Amino acid sequence: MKEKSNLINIFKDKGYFKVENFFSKDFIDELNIEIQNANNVEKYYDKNNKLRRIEKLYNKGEYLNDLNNQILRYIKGLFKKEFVIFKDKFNAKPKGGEGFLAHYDGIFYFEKKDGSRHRGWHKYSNFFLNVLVALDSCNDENGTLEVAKADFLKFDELIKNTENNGTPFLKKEYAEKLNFEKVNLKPGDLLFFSHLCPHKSDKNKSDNDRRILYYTYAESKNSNIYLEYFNDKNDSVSNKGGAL
Ligand SMILES: O=C(O)CCC(=O)C(=O)O
Repeated sequence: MKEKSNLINIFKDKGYFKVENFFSKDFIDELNIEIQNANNVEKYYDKNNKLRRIEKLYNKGEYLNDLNNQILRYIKGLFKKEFVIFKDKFNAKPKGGEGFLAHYDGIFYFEKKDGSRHRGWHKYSNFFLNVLVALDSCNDENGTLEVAKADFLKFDELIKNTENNGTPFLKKEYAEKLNFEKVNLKPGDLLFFSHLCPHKSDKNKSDNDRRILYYTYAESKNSNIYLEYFNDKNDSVSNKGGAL
């Protein structure tokens, strides 16, 4: 495993790094069974009625809890920061499933019914770390994630690179200038990346699902922001970036 100080240097430079074999194959197998059977989660289906996404699942089972605790311990030790879970998604990307256009995470304005206007995720923290857990092999064929160097800029600068229409999608002409790296992963590998890394992915052209967990941790001591975000989303009149 790479030295921790080395990972931090890579993060400061590019905003992302991969750690191979973080979880064992057996652990991932158990996790997949647990995810399939999890109750009290929110499931979303695509237009062909195939499971596309599950939310609110990070604490819905023994292996899921263990995974979240292990990740939290690891990132707190590595970054020397306090983190809380902010968002949790299982993305299945089924056979033929659509990809994602280039975007930052959380860089959009949203308005609430009371008329107040907020700076996307920056309402809750200024530092977010995404952790992608590969549950299947993720490769070119099944639409693995493609990541570009982070834009370590302030919200007011970042928003100028986006469509600024309530989604976090990047302007086409900006996205075209970036160098995206396709990150191939094996089950149990993790990709850590800042929410300021532009990222995108292609359609799944394989015959199987491309399953990942995509969790976001916020630098914060306030674990209530997990629920606050969902409440704000329900109370929002303009948040179109919510699925991301
Ligand atoms: O699942 C993927 O391929 C990408 C997901 C993504 O970019 C996101 O949820 O922000």
